Amino acid sequence: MISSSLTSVDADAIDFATTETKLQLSDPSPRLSNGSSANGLSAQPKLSDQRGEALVRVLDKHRGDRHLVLLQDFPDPDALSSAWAYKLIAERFDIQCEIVYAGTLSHQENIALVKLTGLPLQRWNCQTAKSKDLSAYQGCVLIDNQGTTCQLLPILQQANVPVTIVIDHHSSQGDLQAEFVDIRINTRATATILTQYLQAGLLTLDSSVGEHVKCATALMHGLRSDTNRLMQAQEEDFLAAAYLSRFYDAQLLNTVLMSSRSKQVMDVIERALKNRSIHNNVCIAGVGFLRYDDRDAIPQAADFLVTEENIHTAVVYGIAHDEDEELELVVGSLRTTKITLDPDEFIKEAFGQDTQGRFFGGGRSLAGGFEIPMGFLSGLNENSEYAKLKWSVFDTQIKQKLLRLINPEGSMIRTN
Ligand SMILES: [Mn+2]
Repeated sequence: MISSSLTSVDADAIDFATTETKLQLSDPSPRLSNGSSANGLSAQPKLSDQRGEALVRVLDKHRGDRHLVLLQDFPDPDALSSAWAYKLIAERFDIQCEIVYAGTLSHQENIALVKLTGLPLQRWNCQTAKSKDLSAYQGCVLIDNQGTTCQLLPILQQANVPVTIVIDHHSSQGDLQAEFVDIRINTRATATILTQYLQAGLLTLDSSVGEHVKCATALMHGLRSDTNRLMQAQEEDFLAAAYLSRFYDAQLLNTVLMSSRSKQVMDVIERALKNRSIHNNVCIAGVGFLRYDDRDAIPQAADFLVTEENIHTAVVYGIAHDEDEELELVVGSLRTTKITLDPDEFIKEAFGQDTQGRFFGGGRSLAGGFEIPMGFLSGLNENSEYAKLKWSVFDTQIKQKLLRLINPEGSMIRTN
């Protein structure tokens, strides 16, 4: 059943939860890349043919290569699923990809996603990376990041592994040399970009192939999670989701979404609630120390705090402590529902750059994050007075930096 008129396929009619819609969209229709198709959807994915062709040219040139796909240290569903889709595309060009990340998979949904779909992913910490023979790789690929949130990139750069491809939707993080760059800051999800490449014919999904179904499910999850469950989705995201709906496994997605929060995450959310202060409709909460592995509790707390009445933006931060690597850093997340607030600009303005000129953080539409290494001040928290003092210094400084933007009038915090 293909709907024949444009009016019957308006935005309201596209409800991915209903089987009717799935049926409507599940009919095979001509390739969507040529701008029109038999099902009456005239507004097609905004992937220009040139982009798809340019990517094909670069992939063609690298036949037989081995590449590393680098994810941010704390990969989210958008990054995970997009990297997988990219890997499947690259395989068609005889390029072997390994997807790697250096940090932690800490959100319960991400762990469930990886386990339940068998998403091919390896954790390499910096030591692992340094112990590998990196000359085996002819290039690396950055998906859903530009290397600024990825500890592995500098190691690969030192080993002279070039960046071959960048596909991302975060604001530009400075100059990055690569053979192929596709950065679309107005696109809500990298999963949307990858889905458009699939639709353009770089890989034809087949619902009888288990791996394709699982990858489509992962992409649907990535797309939903970067668009606030499609509530901030734009036309191109809906079109991408409509395409994925032909292949994805709704039950599997539901299982991923049902994964429950750990007690540690609940505790961090509780601390965030208790410690929050509100200034000009912005909610700020420091949560103190937390385990590195529970780091994802911070964005989850920010997601929760931004739901309070009269709050348009929430910033939550804490000191994440990694006992294995004696690493300590301040990590923070910003969530906003205010369309006119640019999280990337806000975070860059609030926290500035390190001595090497790298920003402590950045963002995309409606969300952002930051990481401030604690260097010399790391560790020795067994002395609780010292730990308390350290937290209080960082807490005060972060608040001051945030309040300078939020409430320029009284931004200095009195310490007495
Ligand atoms: Mn993303």
